[in-house]
Amino acid sequence: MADCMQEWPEPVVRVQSLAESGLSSIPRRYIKPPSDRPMAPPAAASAAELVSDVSIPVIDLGELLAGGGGDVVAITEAVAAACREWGFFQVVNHGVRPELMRAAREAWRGFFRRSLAEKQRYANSPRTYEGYGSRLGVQKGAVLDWGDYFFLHLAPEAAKSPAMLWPANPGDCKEVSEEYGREVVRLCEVVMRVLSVSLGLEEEHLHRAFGGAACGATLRANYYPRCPQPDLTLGLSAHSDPGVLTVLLADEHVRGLQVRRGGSGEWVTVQPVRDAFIVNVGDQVQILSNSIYKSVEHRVIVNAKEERISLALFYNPKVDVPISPAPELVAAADGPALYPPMTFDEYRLFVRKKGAMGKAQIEALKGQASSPEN
Ligand SMILES: O=C(O)CCC(=O)C(=O)O
Repeated sequence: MADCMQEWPEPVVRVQSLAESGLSSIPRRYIKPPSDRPMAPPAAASAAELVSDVSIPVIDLGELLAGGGGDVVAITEAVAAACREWGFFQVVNHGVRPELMRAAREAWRGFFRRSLAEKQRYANSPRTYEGYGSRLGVQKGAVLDWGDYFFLHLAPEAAKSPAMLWPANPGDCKEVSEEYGREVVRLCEVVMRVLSVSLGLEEEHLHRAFGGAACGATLRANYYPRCPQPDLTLGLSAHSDPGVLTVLLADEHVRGLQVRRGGSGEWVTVQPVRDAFIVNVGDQVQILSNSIYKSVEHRVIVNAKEERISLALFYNPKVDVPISPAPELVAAADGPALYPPMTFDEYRLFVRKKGAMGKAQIEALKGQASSPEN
């Protein structure tokens, strides 16, 4: 296994350079099996122009952040309902300055606009994934996604990606991303407190269980170029996120994120609200809550007219803490614990090897718990 994680199994092709070469049909390795393809858009509309009349909830955190004077109970209930029904919600008045959000997005847009030769200096390997990448997973012959990305560790300090791995251009990319990371991590801590209370746990329960100040944060800047055959492929295949929470800053102009309604229903295209973040719970929340809250599959569609950019901040457990269902929740529901204890280091290896594979990892783990005490 160690060997297959050193190198990509095939030469890496940048999707951006493919798109910019002006090809009119996509290479076979990007063509998804029919069951995985996005639904054909109605005539004359690109996939990204589809608007659904159902949408994930939008939750205003303003009163909560203002210091408890407002209706904290109502906000907690709204978060609980969103987690049960969707596993996703948008937050507004979340405390992160809109200018900082825009600056972070523009810094990464600037990076993807640099020359291919410059971007190649940061080419990543599957050993850590840090840097400029164009695939997730190391399975030879896998069908690939229509997107490039840049991946970095932001926290904890000891795990932070070294300065040489950060883009030198735009000149403010590192500074802006670090400030952005600190602010979004603060927001994650707020959301975790709300989640704890919504589960009937003590406010700091989740934060402590996931490793406290040693929790991790990583950033993936996703870049989805224009695609001449968007109905045959995906920008990012269906997956749930392995960590605790994901906070996504979506493109302000171009839709692309789709969420599986109710965990197994139809794909719903998310319409981002201005200056909002899209938040979703990851597999570790499903494990710790003993499946009261479930991580939900999502994917990204691409389109022929416009490129798209998004920044995903993944808030993760401390890598070496065994995570298992909270005993209080197991007891309250009369057990059993559905998942055995597992560290995040062990858990994320699956994703690093296999790439985006729906909910395969957490489903495989389910049922391996040997006793209610697990
Ligand atoms: O680009 C998006 O909208 C979603 C990105 C995502 O799901 C991810 O980076 O895991």
